[in-house]
Amino acid sequence: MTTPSPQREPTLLPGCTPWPEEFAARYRQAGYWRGETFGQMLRERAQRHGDRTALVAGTQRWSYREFDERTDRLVAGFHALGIKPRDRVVVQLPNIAEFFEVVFALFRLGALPVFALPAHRSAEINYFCEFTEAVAYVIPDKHSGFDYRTLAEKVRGAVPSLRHVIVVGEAGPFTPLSQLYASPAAGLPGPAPSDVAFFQLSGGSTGVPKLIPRTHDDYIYSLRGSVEICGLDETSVYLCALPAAHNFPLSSPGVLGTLYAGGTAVLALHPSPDQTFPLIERERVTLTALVPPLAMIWLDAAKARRHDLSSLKVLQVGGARLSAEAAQRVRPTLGCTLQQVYGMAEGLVNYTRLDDPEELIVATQGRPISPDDEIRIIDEDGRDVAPGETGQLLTRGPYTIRGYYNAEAHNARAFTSDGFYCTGDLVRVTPEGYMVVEGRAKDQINRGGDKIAAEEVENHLLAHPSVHDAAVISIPDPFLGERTCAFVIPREAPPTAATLTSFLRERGLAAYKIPDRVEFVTTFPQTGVGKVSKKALRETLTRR
Ligand code: OOB
Repeated sequence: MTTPSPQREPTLLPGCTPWPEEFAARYRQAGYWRGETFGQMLRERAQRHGDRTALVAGTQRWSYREFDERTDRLVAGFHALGIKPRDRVVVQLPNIAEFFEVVFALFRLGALPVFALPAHRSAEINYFCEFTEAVAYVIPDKHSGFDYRTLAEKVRGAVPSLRHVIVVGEAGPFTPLSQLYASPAAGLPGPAPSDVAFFQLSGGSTGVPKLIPRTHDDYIYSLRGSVEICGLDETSVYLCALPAAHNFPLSSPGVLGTLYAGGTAVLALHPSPDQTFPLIERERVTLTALVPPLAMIWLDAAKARRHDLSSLKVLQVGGARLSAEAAQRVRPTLGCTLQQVYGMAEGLVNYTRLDDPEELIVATQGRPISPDDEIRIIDEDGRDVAPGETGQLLTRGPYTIRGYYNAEAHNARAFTSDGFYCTGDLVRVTPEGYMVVEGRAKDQINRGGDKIAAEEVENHLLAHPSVHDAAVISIPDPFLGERTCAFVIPREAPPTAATLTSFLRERGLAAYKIPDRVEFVTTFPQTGVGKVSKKALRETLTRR
């Protein structure tokens, strides 16, 4: 095993906005930022919990020791490939054990994973690779019937910075991950705790997705807070059923929080009851996280009582609004506590607490992790609303970013001059200090937890020669909460809805962003200042 690696001096990554020194000092003094890195965290857990099971995925079952050792060997392999500290590496892996050794190896090396989702296709991946000037891209061979190597061929052709495509499984023309395990290299200096550790993706409301730089210090603090709130310890068994790259199953408390606590993380390739219920029974899962549509599927499937789900103590639901009706069904159907989670990859995470009265658990989206999460609710003129009134939530705190990566112009709008992140969520705060998400001020569609920036889809539609103008809106949906509808003003030769949706697919847009419905119109209703009135467009649908 390598000796604990020396740390590099902290370095500011160009394009990132650090916390002002007075805040950083305060967060350190309060004991939030404790100067730990992910690489050290895994090493320390391996020393403390060596033989305990860290990860279960498919037929793989890694102890903490094995996980730590595999990670060290991969660090050496990545280093030998020429991957350096601060190099960006786009990681697009499903819920397989290799996901975590790859990202921990990059963490330890100080290279920066960019967390793509398995659903992303060439439009998104090309953009992430180009924008971050990624040197490597890590994929599975196939997953859910899709061959990621064909996607990688396209991306490699388009992005000159990309030197390596690393494949878990049959690599074809690329580098197999299995060949990268090398003898651990001693003395490679690791990153500093205040360094950026990786990039999360923003749900976004603009033409292109935004990247969220998170540091070791801030993310590990959010893990520690989440672990405490969710009562995790080394006996906890967390089931990761949502895509592991997403902030919710990754860190709220998710797989990383479970590893922080010395527990066991079980990865499911698909979140359906027929795959997850047998895992819950076999592994005696105690906690898991779902988005609302999946929670409803689970509640229906659990009624059949074909599996023993009695080990489950907490079902977390978040990412989108959960109806009070569905919330009320959790305890009677699953016999466990519901925990509502309202979070964002930019930082702030709110939880209902496990011992809260049922009324708060069912009807609110919880309260922040940290006493130093600052909350403001403002009206359209930027003034604080009266207590209990609904307005836009602004927040700043010890694990909420101060700016997106390389996005100066956008940051000027998305953050106030004193560093509050403008969430775009319409929220009210109850007398107990709990958030209730009432709606949204940002131009985004939340399709069952999958976030879609209207402008991004509109730009792709506008690229079609027969499209004169396009406006994408959300429509209410009993299952997904919201679905997308694209309003299109065609040119002389009008396309069909099917032509447009296959056009978007061919452009390599992720399937969840393809509009569920397309309506052709001749004009768009306008607001007083001459912008497209999406509110009026939505109303035309209810009249149809
Ligand atoms: C989570 O993170 P993101 O970055 O995919 O999306 C954040 C946005 C929020 O701004 C809000 O609009 C919406 O998703 N949202 C919710 C919600 N949780 C998230 N809206 C209503 N009710 C909820 N419970 O989605 C995320 C990150 C960490 C933990 C949990 C969720």
